[in-house]
Amino acid sequence: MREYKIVVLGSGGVGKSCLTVQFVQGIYVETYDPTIEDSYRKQIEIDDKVIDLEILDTAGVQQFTAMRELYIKSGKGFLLVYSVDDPNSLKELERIREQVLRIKDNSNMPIVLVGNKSDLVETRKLTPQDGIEKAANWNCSFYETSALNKSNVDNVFVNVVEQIIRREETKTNGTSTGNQASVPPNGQGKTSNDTSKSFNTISGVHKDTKTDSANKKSPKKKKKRRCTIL
Ligand SMILES: Nc1nc2c(ncn2[C@@H]2O[C@H](COP(=O)(O)OP(=O)(O)O)[C@@H](O)[C@H]2O)c(=O)[nH]1
Ligand SMILES: [Mg+2]
Repeated sequence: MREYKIVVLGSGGVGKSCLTVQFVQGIYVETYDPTIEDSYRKQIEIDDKVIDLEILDTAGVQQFTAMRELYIKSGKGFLLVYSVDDPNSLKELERIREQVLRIKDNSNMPIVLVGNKSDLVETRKLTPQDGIEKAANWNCSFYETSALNKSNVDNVFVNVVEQIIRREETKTNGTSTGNQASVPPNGQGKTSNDTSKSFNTISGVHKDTKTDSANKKSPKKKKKRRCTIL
């Protein structure tokens, strides 16, 4: 069985634990001890292959401890989470992302930028466009999520796993990975399912920044994936 480590990073209070618990257990925990750093296991099935995910929900990102460095070193994919009502939390991700790239010694990692708390209407300070533009700079995927409404929660985890698989497949095929799919210049996130997969159990608005134009650069046809959250 394949096993991947996913690391969830971001400032305190952005909803890392709520997103993780919502994905793993399907429940919304209103208050979660902010100091708890724990790992969770969850299986998903992609193309009839069961994948075992170990998800590390981090806490207190201020100091990168030796333990944290170890986790990041063994992490295959990263969710960088901010909250749409807190511009500082998006800013903070710049530093966090740099740390990840430094520790991994790789500028082309499977990363999903996650703008959480999309359900907040009154107190929202960042638009989807803010996330789309940041993801374009970083050449990574982007979703707005709500752990509260379970909107796009599965999608962020599935997307990062798909990035990992794609990377492994290109490695096996011996071709260059190149950069990750890019954001279109007009900044429009897609609102339909990603071209690479169909979800059995996933709903919600898809704000992946990947585009078909990015896919067109590759002469190879992308495989349709079937994915189930187990
Ligand atoms: N409105 C709203 N609040 C959320 C959402 N996700 C988390 N929260 C709240 O944000 C606070 C911090 O969440 P938590 O997951 O503990 O943040 P962490 O420090 O990043 O792990 C909690 O009080 C949650 O109830 C969300 O999607 N929408
Ligand atoms: Mg937490």
